[in-house]
Amino acid sequence: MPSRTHAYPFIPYTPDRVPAAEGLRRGADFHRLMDQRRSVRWFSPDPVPFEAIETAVRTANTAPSGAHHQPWTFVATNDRGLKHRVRQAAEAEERKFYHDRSVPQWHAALARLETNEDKEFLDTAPWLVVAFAQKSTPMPDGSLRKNYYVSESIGIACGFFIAALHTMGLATLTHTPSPMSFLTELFGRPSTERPYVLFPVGYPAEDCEVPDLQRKPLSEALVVHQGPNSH
Ligand code: IYR
Repeated sequence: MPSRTHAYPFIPYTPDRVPAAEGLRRGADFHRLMDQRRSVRWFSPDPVPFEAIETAVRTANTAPSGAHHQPWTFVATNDRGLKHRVRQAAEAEERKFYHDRSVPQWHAALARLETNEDKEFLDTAPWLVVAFAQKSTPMPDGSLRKNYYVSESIGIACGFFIAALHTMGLATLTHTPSPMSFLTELFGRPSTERPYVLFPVGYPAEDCEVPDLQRKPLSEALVVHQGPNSH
């Protein structure tokens, strides 16, 4: 038993050590799986069981967060009427964006994605899931708890959510119609929350296509400062 003393409850955390070679195999397998993930804009209308959404949010909910405040709420709907109202509101915002002549650089950066103001996927995808960030959290005693590193925390949780969907063969898109405060009203969320990302979730359509993009090489993603005494 360790001899540390604690003011709060602590429990042992001693997961089985993974032998290095086995760890590398698992890491390579996970990378191969994640490398097959693509953001999808054409969804199959085939239903997705609610349990898959639950599993993905359970996984998101394991993310590390500032002060372990877990400053997120994931709101899911498969209601056709609600999805359509989301689509209409999102398209109204997107029309403004795509006709805004003051952001030519932004439009140029998006050209190869061939995105436009038509957001049919918001009707077609069987589920829409909105991640709401909790700037603060109302507590049972009526007080308001301030949260820390909210964007970082919910960003990590959304990463886990996307990875979990991908392991289930499901596709999504990190859609951020801007501004997207209409989601707060449409989903009846409190003013302590702001919409962070809108995720359509479903299987890719049979004729789904994605832009032919490459990931940047590791040499641009990783810089090493190798120590003299390292292995
Ligand atoms: N929100 C718009 C535009 C858009 C912006 C970025 I940055 C993208 O990576 C993709 C699209 C839209 O959803 O069409």
